[in-house]
Amino acid sequence: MGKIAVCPGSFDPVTFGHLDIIKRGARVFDDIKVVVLNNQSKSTLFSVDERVELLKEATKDISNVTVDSHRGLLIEYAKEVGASTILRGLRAVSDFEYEMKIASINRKLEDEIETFFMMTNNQYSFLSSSIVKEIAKYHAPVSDLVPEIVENALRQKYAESPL
Ligand code: COD
Repeated sequence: MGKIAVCPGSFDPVTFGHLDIIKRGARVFDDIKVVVLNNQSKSTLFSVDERVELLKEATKDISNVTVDSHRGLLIEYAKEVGASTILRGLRAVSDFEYEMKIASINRKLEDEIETFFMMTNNQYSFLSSSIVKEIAKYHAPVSDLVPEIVENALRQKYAESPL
Protein backbone atom coordinates (compact mmCIF):
# COMPACT_ATOMS: atom_id res chain seq x y z
CA MET A 1 0.00 0.00 0.00
CA GLY A 2 1.29 3.47 -0.88
CA LYS A 3 1.44 6.55 1.28
CA ILE A 4 -2.04 7.82 2.08
CA ALA A 5 -2.63 11.40 3.22
CA VAL A 6 -5.89 12.75 4.54
CA CYS A 7 -6.74 16.31 3.57
CA PRO A 8 -9.41 17.46 6.04
CA GLY A 9 -11.48 20.61 6.14
CA SER A 10 -14.85 22.27 6.17
CA PHE A 11 -14.68 23.13 2.45
CA ASP A 12 -17.70 25.44 2.70
CA PRO A 13 -17.22 25.72 -0.27
CA VAL A 14 -14.03 24.45 -1.92
CA THR A 15 -11.81 27.25 -3.32
CA PHE A 16 -8.78 27.44 -5.63
CA GLY A 17 -6.70 27.69 -2.41
CA HIS A 18 -7.91 24.25 -1.27
CA LEU A 19 -7.47 22.81 -4.76
CA ASP A 20 -3.91 24.08 -4.96
CA ILE A 21 -3.02 22.19 -1.77
CA ILE A 22 -4.87 19.05 -2.95
CA LYS A 23 -3.16 19.08 -6.39
CA ARG A 24 0.31 19.62 -4.97
CA GLY A 25 -0.34 16.99 -2.30
CA ALA A 26 -1.36 14.54 -5.02
CA ARG A 27 2.15 14.85 -6.47
CA VAL A 28 3.78 14.06 -3.12
CA PHE A 29 1.54 11.26 -1.79
CA ASP A 30 0.22 8.15 -3.53
CA ASP A 31 -3.33 8.73 -2.38
CA ILE A 32 -5.09 11.83 -1.13
CA LYS A 33 -8.33 11.34 0.74
CA VAL A 34 -10.12 14.65 0.98
CA VAL A 35 -12.56 14.53 3.88
CA VAL A 36 -15.34 16.94 4.76
CA LEU A 37 -15.59 16.97 8.53
CA ASN A 38 -19.13 17.21 9.79
CA ASN A 39 -18.49 19.71 12.54
CA GLN A 40 -21.85 20.47 14.05
CA SER A 41 -20.70 23.43 16.11
CA LYS A 42 -19.96 25.34 12.90
CA SER A 43 -22.93 26.58 10.87
CA THR A 44 -22.30 26.13 7.17
CA LEU A 45 -23.83 27.45 3.96
CA PHE A 46 -23.60 24.11 2.13
CA SER A 47 -24.69 20.73 3.51
CA VAL A 48 -22.08 17.99 3.89
CA ASP A 49 -23.44 16.23 0.78
CA GLU A 50 -23.31 19.42 -1.27
CA ARG A 51 -19.72 20.09 -0.17
CA VAL A 52 -18.70 16.52 -1.05
CA GLU A 53 -20.36 16.77 -4.49
CA LEU A 54 -18.61 20.08 -5.29
CA LEU A 55 -15.26 18.65 -4.21
CA LYS A 56 -15.79 15.50 -6.29
CA GLU A 57 -16.56 17.54 -9.36
CA ALA A 58 -13.62 19.90 -8.77
CA THR A 59 -11.11 17.05 -8.32
CA LYS A 60 -12.47 14.59 -10.89
CA ASP A 61 -9.41 14.93 -13.16
CA ILE A 62 -6.89 14.04 -10.44
CA SER A 63 -6.74 10.25 -10.45
CA ASN A 64 -5.30 9.69 -6.95
CA VAL A 65 -7.79 11.92 -5.12
CA THR A 66 -11.02 10.66 -3.54
CA VAL A 67 -13.60 12.58 -1.51
CA ASP A 68 -15.48 11.46 1.55
CA SER A 69 -17.16 12.84 4.67
CA HIS A 70 -16.83 11.94 8.32
CA ARG A 71 -18.68 12.73 11.52
CA GLY A 72 -16.43 12.76 14.56
CA LEU A 73 -12.72 12.90 15.16
CA LEU A 74 -10.38 13.39 12.24
CA ILE A 75 -7.83 11.02 13.70
CA GLU A 76 -10.39 8.20 13.80
CA TYR A 77 -11.05 8.70 10.11
CA ALA A 78 -7.32 8.78 9.34
CA LYS A 79 -6.84 5.47 11.18
CA GLU A 80 -9.88 3.91 9.46
CA VAL A 81 -8.50 4.62 5.98
CA GLY A 82 -4.91 3.67 6.85
CA ALA A 83 -3.46 7.16 6.42
CA SER A 84 -0.01 7.99 7.79
CA THR A 85 -0.32 11.74 7.25
CA ILE A 86 -2.68 14.66 7.70
CA LEU A 87 -2.12 17.32 5.05
CA ARG A 88 -2.95 20.96 5.85
CA GLY A 89 -2.34 24.25 4.09
CA LEU A 90 -0.83 27.34 5.70
CA ARG A 91 -1.71 30.79 4.48
CA ALA A 92 -0.17 33.19 6.94
CA VAL A 93 1.14 33.52 10.47
CA SER A 94 -2.48 33.91 11.53
CA ASP A 95 -3.14 30.26 10.57
CA PHE A 96 -0.18 29.01 12.55
CA GLU A 97 -1.55 29.10 16.08
CA TYR A 98 -4.77 27.31 15.15
CA GLU A 99 -2.94 24.72 13.06
CA MET A 100 -0.39 24.06 15.77
CA LYS A 101 -3.20 23.45 18.24
CA ILE A 102 -4.97 20.95 15.97
CA ALA A 103 -1.71 19.21 15.09
CA SER A 104 -0.74 18.89 18.76
CA ILE A 105 -4.12 17.48 19.76
CA ASN A 106 -4.06 15.00 16.90
CA ARG A 107 -0.55 13.95 17.81
CA LYS A 108 -1.63 13.41 21.40
CA LEU A 109 -4.49 11.24 20.17
CA GLU A 110 -2.30 9.23 17.78
CA ASP A 111 1.42 9.79 17.60
CA GLU A 112 1.97 7.56 14.56
CA ILE A 113 0.13 10.01 12.30
CA GLU A 114 2.11 13.08 11.23
CA THR A 115 0.71 16.45 10.17
CA PHE A 116 2.30 17.92 7.03
CA PHE A 117 1.99 21.60 6.14
CA MET A 118 2.21 23.08 2.71
CA MET A 119 2.65 26.79 2.18
CA THR A 120 -0.04 28.43 0.14
CA ASN A 121 0.65 29.58 -3.36
CA ASN A 122 1.19 33.38 -2.96
CA GLN A 123 -1.62 34.02 -5.35
CA TYR A 124 -4.08 32.46 -2.86
CA SER A 125 -2.67 33.69 0.43
CA PHE A 126 -5.72 35.88 1.10
CA LEU A 127 -8.27 33.31 -0.06
CA SER A 128 -10.73 31.57 2.26
CA SER A 129 -14.22 30.11 1.96
CA SER A 130 -15.51 32.95 4.19
CA ILE A 131 -14.16 35.61 1.83
CA VAL A 132 -15.71 33.86 -1.16
CA LYS A 133 -19.10 33.72 0.60
CA GLU A 134 -18.86 37.37 1.58
CA ILE A 135 -18.24 38.41 -2.04
CA ALA A 136 -20.85 36.06 -3.54
CA LYS A 137 -23.48 37.26 -1.06
CA TYR A 138 -23.32 40.66 -2.70
CA HIS A 139 -23.59 39.06 -6.14
CA ALA A 140 -20.07 40.07 -7.19
CA PRO A 141 -18.08 37.64 -9.40
CA VAL A 142 -15.92 34.99 -7.73
CA SER A 143 -14.68 33.29 -10.91
CA ASP A 144 -11.01 33.96 -10.03
CA LEU A 145 -11.44 32.31 -6.64
CA VAL A 146 -13.49 29.13 -7.17
CA PRO A 147 -14.30 26.67 -9.99
CA GLU A 148 -17.32 27.46 -12.16
CA ILE A 149 -19.52 24.78 -10.57
CA VAL A 150 -18.90 26.36 -7.16
CA GLU A 151 -19.65 29.81 -8.49
CA ASN A 152 -22.96 28.52 -9.88
CA ALA A 153 -23.80 26.77 -6.61
CA LEU A 154 -23.12 29.99 -4.70
CA ARG A 155 -25.30 31.99 -7.08
CA GLN A 156 -28.11 29.52 -6.55
CA LYS A 157 -27.76 29.60 -2.75
CA TYR A 158 -27.86 33.36 -2.56
CA ALA A 159 -30.72 33.55 -5.06
CA GLU A 160 -32.73 31.24 -2.77
CA SER A 161 -32.07 33.50 0.19
CA PRO A 162 -31.59 37.08 -1.01
CA LEU A 163 -30.19 39.66 1.42
N1 COD B 1 -4.16 28.43 0.68
C1 COD B 1 -3.66 27.31 1.28
N2 COD B 1 -4.36 26.51 2.10
C2 COD B 1 -5.64 26.83 2.30
C3 COD B 1 -6.26 27.96 1.73
C4 COD B 1 -5.45 28.79 0.88
N3 COD B 1 -5.96 29.89 0.31
N4 COD B 1 -7.54 28.03 2.17
C5 COD B 1 -7.70 26.98 2.98
N5 COD B 1 -6.57 26.26 3.08
C6 COD B 1 -6.31 25.04 3.84
C7 COD B 1 -6.51 25.26 5.34
O1 COD B 1 -5.36 25.77 5.94
C8 COD B 1 -6.78 23.82 5.76
O2 COD B 1 -5.58 23.11 5.87
C9 COD B 1 -7.59 23.23 4.58
O3 COD B 1 -7.26 24.07 3.48
C10 COD B 1 -9.09 23.22 4.84
O4 COD B 1 -9.53 24.52 5.21
P1 COD B 1 -11.01 24.78 5.80
O5 COD B 1 -11.06 26.20 6.25
O6 COD B 1 -12.02 24.32 4.81
O7 COD B 1 -11.11 23.77 7.00
P2 COD B 1 -11.03 24.01 8.59
O8 COD B 1 -9.74 24.65 8.96
O9 COD B 1 -12.29 24.65 9.03
O10 COD B 1 -11.02 22.47 9.11
C11 COD B 1 -10.93 22.18 10.48
C12 COD B 1 -11.18 20.71 10.75
C13 COD B 1 -12.56 20.30 10.24
C14 COD B 1 -10.14 19.86 10.05
C15 COD B 1 -11.08 20.54 12.29
O11 COD B 1 -12.05 21.34 12.89
C16 COD B 1 -11.24 19.09 12.71
O12 COD B 1 -10.31 18.33 12.63
N6 COD B 1 -12.47 18.70 13.12
C17 COD B 1 -12.82 17.33 13.46
C18 COD B 1 -12.89 17.09 14.95
C19 COD B 1 -11.53 16.72 15.50
O13 COD B 1 -10.89 15.77 15.07
N7 COD B 1 -11.07 17.47 16.48
C20 COD B 1 -9.79 17.26 17.09
C21 COD B 1 -8.74 18.15 16.49
S1 COD B 1 -9.09 19.84 16.84
